[in-house]
Formats: sequence, structure tokens, C-alpha cells
Amino acid sequence: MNTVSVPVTPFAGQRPGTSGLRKKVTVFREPGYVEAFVQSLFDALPEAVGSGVTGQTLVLGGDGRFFNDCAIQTIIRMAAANGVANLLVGRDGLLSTPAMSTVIRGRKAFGGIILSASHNPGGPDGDFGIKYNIGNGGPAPERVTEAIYHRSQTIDAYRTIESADLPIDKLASVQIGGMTVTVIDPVEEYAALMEQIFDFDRLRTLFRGGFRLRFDALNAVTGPYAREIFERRLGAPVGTAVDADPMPDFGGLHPDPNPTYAASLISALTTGDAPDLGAASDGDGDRNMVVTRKGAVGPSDSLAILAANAPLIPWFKDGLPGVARSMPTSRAVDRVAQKLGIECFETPTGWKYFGNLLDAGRITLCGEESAGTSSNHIREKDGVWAVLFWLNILAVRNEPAAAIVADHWARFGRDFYMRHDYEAIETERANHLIDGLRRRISELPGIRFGEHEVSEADDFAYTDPVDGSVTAHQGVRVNFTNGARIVYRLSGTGTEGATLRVYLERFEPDPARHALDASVALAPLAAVSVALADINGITGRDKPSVVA
Ligand code: VG1
Ligand code: CO
Repeated sequence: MNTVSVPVTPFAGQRPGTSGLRKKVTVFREPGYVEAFVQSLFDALPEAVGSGVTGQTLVLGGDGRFFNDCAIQTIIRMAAANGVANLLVGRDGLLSTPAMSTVIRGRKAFGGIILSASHNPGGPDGDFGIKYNIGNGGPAPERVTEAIYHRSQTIDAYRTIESADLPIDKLASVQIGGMTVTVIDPVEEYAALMEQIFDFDRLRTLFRGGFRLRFDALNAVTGPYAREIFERRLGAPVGTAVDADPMPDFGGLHPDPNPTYAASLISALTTGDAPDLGAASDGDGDRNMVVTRKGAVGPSDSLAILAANAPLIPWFKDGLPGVARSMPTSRAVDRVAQKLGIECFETPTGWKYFGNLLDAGRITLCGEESAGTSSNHIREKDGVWAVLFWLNILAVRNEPAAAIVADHWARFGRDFYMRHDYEAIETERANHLIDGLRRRISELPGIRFGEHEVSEADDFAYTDPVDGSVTAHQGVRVNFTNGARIVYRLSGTGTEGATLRVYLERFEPDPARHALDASVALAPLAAVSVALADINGITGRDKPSVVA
């Protein structure tokens, strides 16, 4: 088989963001675009992680969205030309992000390439993405992603082989050039790991007793995992997993598990003869939403509730050494950590910042306000795992899910929480807004907005406690004397203009006020967030495009 070197000119902007390189499908389809990025990755690895892919085992798969099939074949050919010895490919090119992490770790692979734009919309006019995970199973740290970007700016050729597309619909091994391609079924490996973490006997008893779950895969990657685990292994009735066939266009759904895009799940749980628990996951299966009969559980609350109940799960029977949350995530989990007397870390947004803490054993549970939670069982966030965690808690406590939430607030207080996204605003205006805030940081303390007085403000910087690396400019935090907080940052996963994220939270110790709607409880703070940053004046927007 002929290895060829094909000339290519660098593409601007191949810099991975919060979670890999994410662009419009139309951009990824430009001739040579995928190739230039993947070759930059292969070229950057020897220096960035100490070894290249030659002679190594790599894992490859994606969430099955539009263009997944083309990109997979391109990367198979390039992997062969770049000397990869073994390439493990998910059947039909499918691999959820948590399954990728499971397979890399379980098989001690060198790394893996995930094709996904996660919760972003799919289709020919939608989004696509490529992300690299290192040997611990987690997203490549910034030092690696920056090296890839750096290389992409000077790349002049990529290596590939002349070979037809490979069938990847059957579990089999084929030789292509000097490389063995093995098509694997990751569901089995993932389900086996879940059996080590949770009490499957108890979960079977729960379902035998008539407990009803509705798991909505939103026509994305987790359907086969949910069917195997909930229906086959745990005995939940067939039909427990809905929208469970992965589709390239997600069947027209937007695979973002939040009350807006999973509205039918919310209504199934809050009207009529509702199931006992509802759940959904995103495009690549790493996010989760849990829904009780009283509505969706906020992701920051969910993290805190899992932390408080961790010893009920076999995996955590000895408790937790420490926990972590991303900076904009509410401080609900901090309260649990304080009560337990364990460490609690505040990291920049993005799962890659949890990797070192998990590897070092400083933490075993962590999460983000964007509906991601996971533990040290892998190095990615994990949607199906989070649902099993909730089910295991419910099986042990034998109380309705909504009662567990209310009880948590009664014990720890409630952190009212909301995120306002202003999507697709002009990049220049968004930068102007954030720069303006940064410049005013030292003047903010003491300024009053009605009942809210700023106590302190900063531009969040993080020093990794394990390797000492510093990540600066991660968002402007504004604290108020009454314990409220506003965070402003720009998204690193959008593909159109800029997205301004405004995170609002306020602590409420009084149980008499816990049942209040978060949007009502936070209305005054929301008004402050607009005035303080002059959102209306600078962006021209009079309201957020998404409220989560
Ligand atoms: C968003 C979320 C962040 C999450 C990231 C990837 O990033 O805020 O918490 O880790 O998406 O999630 P940003 O930079 O747009 O705010 V996923 O499910 O795309 O892998
Ligand atoms: Co995702």
C-alpha cells in the first residue's frame, strides 16, 4: 500500500477550545481541513507527550453526527500512514465520550480521537468537532492542545495511504498497510465497568418493584448503552430508553439535555401518570440531565447531592477524599465538602482541568454546571453513569427523587442558580464587554446596585495543584456582600461569533423559601448582571437567547 505525502496550506483558527476543535461542518468539509488538523496532532505529540503514535494503539470513534462517517475513513488512512500499529474503531464509527475514556484506560491505549461537537446541533449546516484524549483517558491538557495549534500554523503536508474506505459495521479485524484495524463494540466494556461501580442487584430489585425510568437519548449516541444497561442488564421494561437510535441528524432534535431542548421529557415527568425518574444525555453522552416529578434537578445541585450521598454507592463506600467543580458551577458542593471535612477544588471550565486531580487521587468526584458529572472511574464526564448514580441512591433511600432534592436543601441550604447565554454576538463586542469588566475589576468593590453591593471581583486564574501550571483569564467573578455571585465568561465551544455566558447564584439558608422558582429568586441579580456589564448597550441584546 502506497503512503503518500499530500501538500496542504495551514488553516487559520485550528485552535482547540474548551473541548477540542469545534467548527461548522462546512468548515470541516473544506478540502484538507481534517487532514491538516489531524497531521498537526500527530506531529505535535512526540514533543507534547514524549512519544508519537508510531507503533502505538489508538482508539477512534464519534457520536455519529453528520460527517462522522467521512472523517473516520480519512483518519483511518492517516493513522496507517503515520505508523499506528493498532487502531480500535467503534462499530459504525460510534463511541460515546465516556466509552472512549473507558476503552483507552481498559486497553491501555496510547490515546484516542473523538469526533463530536457534543451538545451542539448537527447536520450539514450544524457543527462538527475533533478532540484528542491522552493515555489516562482524559482530554488532552492545554499544553498539548496548544502544541497542536502551534503545529497547525506551519503544517505543509499530511501523510495518508491510497486505500478504499474500510467497512466498519462488523466486529472484525483487518490489516491496512502495517496497521491492524479492529472494530469493537464499546457497550460491553462500558457496561462491565458500570457493574463494578453500582449495586446492580439492588437496581434490579428496584425495577422489579415497578420503578419507572424514562431515559431520553435524544437520538444521539447513548441509546445502545441505555438499552443494554437499563433494559437488558437491569430488567427495566423495553421502551425505558426513548429516542434511542443514534441518527446523523439527531432526528431533528438538539442533543442538549436541558429543560429547553428536552422539553418533552420534562412534560412526561410533570404531567399525568409520570415515571419515577427522567433522564437525558447529550450528543456524545457525557452530559446528563435528571428530572424529578417536580422538574429538572440543576446540575450544580445534582453534583452536591451525589457528593452528599456517595457512600451509598459501592464504588464510594469509603467516602470521598475530595471533590472539584468548575469555577462557574454553584457552590452547593462546597457546602457538602465543608461538612464532610474534605478538599474542594475550583477549576477552570472544561473537563481537562480535572485530569491531574483525579490522577493524583486528590478528588474522586467532580462536575460542572453545564450538566457534566463524573468520577475517577474514567477521565471524562459521564451521562449514563450519573443516571445510574441517582438510581442507586433512590434504590437505597427509597424516597421520591424530588424529596431527596428538598431534603438536601433543608440540610445544606439552597444555592439558587441560573445561566444566561447571549449567543452569536459579534466577537468584537463580546471581547469589548469582557475587557471592560477586566479593566474595572479594582473599582467594583463597594459599588451598589439596589440591595446588592459588590464585595470583591477578580479575573479567575488557576494554578494546578499537581503540576503547577497556570491558566489565567478564565472569567470575571463578582461577589456581593449578601453572598450572591455573578460570573461572566465567553464560551469556548461555540462556532458562530461569540457566546457570552452569565452565571447567577445566590445562597438561601431559609427552607421556607426553597420552593421558590430560581428565575424569581434571581430576578434582581439578573437585572444587576445586565446593568453591571452594560450587556444591552454593548451587545444590543435585551434578553438572553438561552436560559439554563
Ligand atoms: C461548555 C461548558 C463546559 C463544558 C464544555 C464541553 O464550554 O460550559 O462546562 O465542559 O462545554 O462540554 P463553554 O466553553 O462553551 O462554556 V461537551 O458536553 O461539549 O463535551
Ligand atoms: Co458532550
